Amino acid sequence: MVNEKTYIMLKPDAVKRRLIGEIVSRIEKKGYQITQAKLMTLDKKVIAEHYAHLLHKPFYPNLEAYMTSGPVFGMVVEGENVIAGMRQLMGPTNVYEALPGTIRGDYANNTTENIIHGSDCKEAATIEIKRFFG
Ligand code: DAT
Ligand code: MG
Repeated sequence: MVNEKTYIMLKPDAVKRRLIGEIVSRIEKKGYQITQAKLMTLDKKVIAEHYAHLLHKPFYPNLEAYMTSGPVFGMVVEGENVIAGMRQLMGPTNVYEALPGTIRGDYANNTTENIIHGSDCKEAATIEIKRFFG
């Protein structure tokens, strides 16, 4: 039993499409606990930090425009093995590989606008929780 924390972020289209409640409900039904949450509007600087591994990619300008297009809903989510568990619940990055039943599989049809972020490892979770919650 490893109790972990992860950083989950509902991206701007999730907020615009009024899907916060529905997605939060799926996370809670899985048995995870939301221990911090807030709406925030991100600037280009914090997006460049958060997606530093993608700055050189051809799709980065689209990703930056998308992530700064409206408020996001950031959360700290806690539970046993929650980092991997949330990645499984979210579905893969490539939205065409995200099966129905996953959050991306059910709500997204575009790989850039893929509705939800979740930390991919313990180190990233620690850094991202600090970045967005201080
Ligand atoms: P994830 O969000 O699954 O951790 P990532 O960290 O590799 O994936 O990428 C961050 C975001 O960048 C991803 O959620 C959507 C966008 N992205 C990644 N790869 C992409 C691609 N090949 N085409 C378009 N957007 C992409
Ligand atoms: Mg990632």
